[in-house]
Amino acid sequence: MTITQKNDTKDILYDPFLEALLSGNKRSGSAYIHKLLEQGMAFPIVYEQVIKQALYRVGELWEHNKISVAEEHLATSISEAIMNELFAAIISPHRCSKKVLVGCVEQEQHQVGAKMVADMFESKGWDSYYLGANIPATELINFARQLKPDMIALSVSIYFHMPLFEKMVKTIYSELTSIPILVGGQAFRHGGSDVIERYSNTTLIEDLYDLEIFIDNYSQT
Ligand code: B12
Repeated sequence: MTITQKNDTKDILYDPFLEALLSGNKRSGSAYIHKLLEQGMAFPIVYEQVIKQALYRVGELWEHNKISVAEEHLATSISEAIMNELFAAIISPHRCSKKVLVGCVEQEQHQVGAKMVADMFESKGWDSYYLGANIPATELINFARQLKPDMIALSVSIYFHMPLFEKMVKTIYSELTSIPILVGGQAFRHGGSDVIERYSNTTLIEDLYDLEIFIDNYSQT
């Protein structure tokens, strides 16, 4: 079992990756990420310290009008393309016959965090079914009825989506009874713990380091 330590990660530079994103250079971004993995860096660190930090920086630059909407879109699409390239390197050969359904709540367009969550589950031998952005609650329920996942993981980035998040959790809670629901995303920086407390099957997780610990503990139960 590998647990990636948060404090192992202090000095890792995301600048070369950010530069590649801002210049639209997918080749050099991809080469940088592959180099880090070949050098033995664990993939959660690459995701957390390089890809996530670079995208957070892209968000700040966009917020301060230093880059355009087009540049921000390009940075995200390059990051997603590179993450898709890594799948074969990340997936565990040891499968545990568990399934997780991963997606974003209705109207939520920020899907990169959810994709990272899906990849973390795959690295632990789970089959992840990643639905991406903006999943209507009824669609999620219908799909879950067919799939019968062991867990549902939901991402919320925008705080204003909290009512939609609660509606979704409520629907899952009543329609799929005791299925565990994992939640995360930047929306919870601004609140939402009251919603989590109202539904006993719901667990809030901040990042991939805590998710890794959660999955390892869950697998032992
Ligand atoms: C790319 C981007 C977009 C893209 C998203 C495209 C896509 N394919 O995902 C587009 C252009 C659609 C977009 C739109 C908007 N965006 Co935007 N966007 C971003 C940006 C730059 C990067 C997002 C990202 O991928 N981050 C990297 C991922 C890996 O980080 P993460 O989501 O936090 O995920 C991590 C954890 O939170 C956690 N996690 C996340 N989900 C889950 C789920 C579970 C189950 C678990 C366990 C963990 C977990 O694990 C991940 C790894 O640690 C951010 C900047 C930022 N700070 O993130 C702004 C940002 C999120 N956007 C912002 C805003 C304002 C918007 C818009 C409202 C802009 C507008 N006026 O239209 C819209 C809203 C659209 C909507 N309805 O959802 C603001 C939000 C501010 C706020 N306080 O709410 C930000 C912070 C930019 C800023 N600095 O102002 N955006």
